[in-house]
Amino acid sequence: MARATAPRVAVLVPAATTRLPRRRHPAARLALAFAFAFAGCATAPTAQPPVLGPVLIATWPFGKIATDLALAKLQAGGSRLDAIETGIREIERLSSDGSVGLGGRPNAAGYPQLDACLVDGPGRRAGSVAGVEGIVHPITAARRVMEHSKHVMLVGEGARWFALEHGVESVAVDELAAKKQAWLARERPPVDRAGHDTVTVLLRDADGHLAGGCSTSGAGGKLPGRVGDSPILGAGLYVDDEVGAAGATGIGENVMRWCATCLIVERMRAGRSPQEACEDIVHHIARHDPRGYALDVCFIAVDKQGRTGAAASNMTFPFAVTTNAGSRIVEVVQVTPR
Ligand code: SD4
Repeated sequence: MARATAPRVAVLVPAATTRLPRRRHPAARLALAFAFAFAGCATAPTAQPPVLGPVLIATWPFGKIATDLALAKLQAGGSRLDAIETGIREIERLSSDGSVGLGGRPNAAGYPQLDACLVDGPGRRAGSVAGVEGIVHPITAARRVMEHSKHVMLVGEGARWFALEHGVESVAVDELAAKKQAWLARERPPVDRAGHDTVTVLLRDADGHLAGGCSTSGAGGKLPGRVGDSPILGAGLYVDDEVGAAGATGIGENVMRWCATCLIVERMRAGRSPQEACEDIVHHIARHDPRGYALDVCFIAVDKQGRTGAAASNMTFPFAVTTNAGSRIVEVVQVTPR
């Protein structure tokens, strides 16, 4: 993607007046416009007041499916982790030709290897799986790692073995041809591809506690064994129960080299709003990275007061925000290079 040159400040604007990303197919643009129309677009004020009640923020318009389900789970008495797991499982279940779940983007060898991570703020409990094959719900596998092992992260064959031992739904992946067939043969409902990248969901609950989760098949065509930012704490996801939470989507290599979400949370600790903190880190990376702003990275954040923010390096980035007042798809344009 070309280096950003337009001197525009990252602002949250009504989607109706915002151009859609250039790379989308016309049908996808139409579908997204529909999503905006029915979701109720909103302009997030730059100086937001604290929000009472639960606040959820998720990457991309399809994140709204997850945040709506997560809120319903909370309202039904579910825990933070129940809420996030439920929301992300639905995105994994819907998995089509996007980049979450077994219908996600295959690696260079033709089959998907999935990454997922789940964190609960109180006690900083965390679980993650990386490069796991044939597991239908990697977010559940990540939760099992958190709750049923003394470890934080399992990868590859070990992650799959652990998930199977703990009853996580799976498909057979005995050999490479079978692996490819397994995901090709899997029944997948048609889902709009627009914006289908990592699903990352952040939650600030009514008691002020934080949690987050993410799931992805990672970059399409990646080398087998490649691990992206999503399952790495402080890279694709970071949660600090005293401060806030941040998540990422985009090219993982341009996120994980900078511990981007950890830095966003630390900026919020230093007094920056979630919006300012997300923008700060895009500028920070662009200042040091040879790619400048051509990073293809997007961030979301929520602080302990329930204020939300998002920023993208060089693309328009729509995301979902859900509270007791309803759900909105909000869109940020790329930050203006400083
Ligand atoms: C990765 N960050 O594995 C993920 C993929 C993604 O938009 O979010 N793409 O690099």
